[in-house]
Amino acid sequence: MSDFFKGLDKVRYEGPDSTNPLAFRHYDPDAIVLGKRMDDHLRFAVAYWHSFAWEGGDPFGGRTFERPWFDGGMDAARQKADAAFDLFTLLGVPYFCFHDADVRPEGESYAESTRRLGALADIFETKMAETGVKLLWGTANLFSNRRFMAGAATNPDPEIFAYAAATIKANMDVTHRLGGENYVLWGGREGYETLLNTNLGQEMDQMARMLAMVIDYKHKIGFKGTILVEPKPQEPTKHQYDYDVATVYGFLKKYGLEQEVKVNIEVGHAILAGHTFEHEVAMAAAHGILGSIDMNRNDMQSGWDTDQFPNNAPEVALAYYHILKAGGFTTGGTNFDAKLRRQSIDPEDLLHGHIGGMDICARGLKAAAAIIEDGTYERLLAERYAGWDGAEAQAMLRGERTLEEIAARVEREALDPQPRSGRQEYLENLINRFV
Ligand code: XUL
Ligand code: CO
Repeated sequence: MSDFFKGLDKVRYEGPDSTNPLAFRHYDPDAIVLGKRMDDHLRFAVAYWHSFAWEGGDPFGGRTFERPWFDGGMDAARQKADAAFDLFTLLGVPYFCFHDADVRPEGESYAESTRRLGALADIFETKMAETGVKLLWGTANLFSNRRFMAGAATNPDPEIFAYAAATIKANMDVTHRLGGENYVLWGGREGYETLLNTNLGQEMDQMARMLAMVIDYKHKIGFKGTILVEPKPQEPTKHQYDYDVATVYGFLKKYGLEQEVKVNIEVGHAILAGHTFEHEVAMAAAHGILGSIDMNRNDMQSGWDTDQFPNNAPEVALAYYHILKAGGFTTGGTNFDAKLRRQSIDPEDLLHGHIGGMDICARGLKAAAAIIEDGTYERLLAERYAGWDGAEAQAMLRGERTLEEIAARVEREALDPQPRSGRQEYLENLINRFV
């Protein structure tokens, strides 16, 4: 154990009655939920960027956190890796996620940056073997450096497109080498600030080309993980092309990439897009592109992507309900894309944030499983659509009836269908029994 988390012990499950703030009350990795271990359902990951690179700044003030690795070079990066793997071990999370920029200082050139990333990957390889912690996904930071201010894949300058392509290659190589289970593309600046200087159609063609090259390269190197696109409607740009799950699906369809790519859905991004998180999860499941989730929450008043740790069990429960109904995660998992508030400056706060988040997700998962085991909710939902089991309804759905034929039948049978209650309040009360 490095000095950073000195005095802190491995977090253990103590049950719902525990008053120990550094224990899990709901996350019991060994517990069996719907026939599967809880840790295998949830597949938790710690996000390197928020926990180890985030400095606690906001638009009105700079760094509040004091971390011994800030401002340092490669030695500091190693120190940061020590602390990171200590946190993963203290929490007992099976996975972590990172961007290149989180783990290594940027070099003077592409070649130097890539060499440094490789050196960090060497360190990660050793630490992963020692601790058993695995890589859920890797990704390239194509939004912080000023060269990407007008986008990466969607930049008007083809040489920036090329630099981004090279950076993605380097990150895919490292992700592959570390056995990463997914590779993520979040288009932080793949959008525009003003349409006045933007050729929207050209930029989307560029974005699709980059994604197609990513898929080709994945197959070329034999990367077995999933390529994930992470939707977000805006912030940092005014408008981002990967607006939400439905938009991403339409984009993938347009360019014929929908069999190769899934989505990484983030709670706060769903909220920014004007959706609930469970809406985005259910939409992805309906399109067959549900990949992974970035777990967090937004402050409902501020309207920003505040990336707070989740603490709303009902919201989380409904998301896990849809994940379970879709068959659960395969290569995906629950990545805490969540950061401490800027006054939470102690190392111990990193434990509190994650413990609370993991416990909320465990509660949500247990509630979702209870809804499924009880069966009432699913029975009511099925009953609502039961009319579609009838022969005539099936014929309409299969495309075996035309508008004229249907109109003729409605007239012939003097149809006068009566509305039925949607029973929203009843259903809300029913769900609340389990949450
Ligand atoms: C930004 C965000 C990113 C992605 C990875 O809002 O969510 O951290 O998850 O680039
Ligand atoms: Co995210």
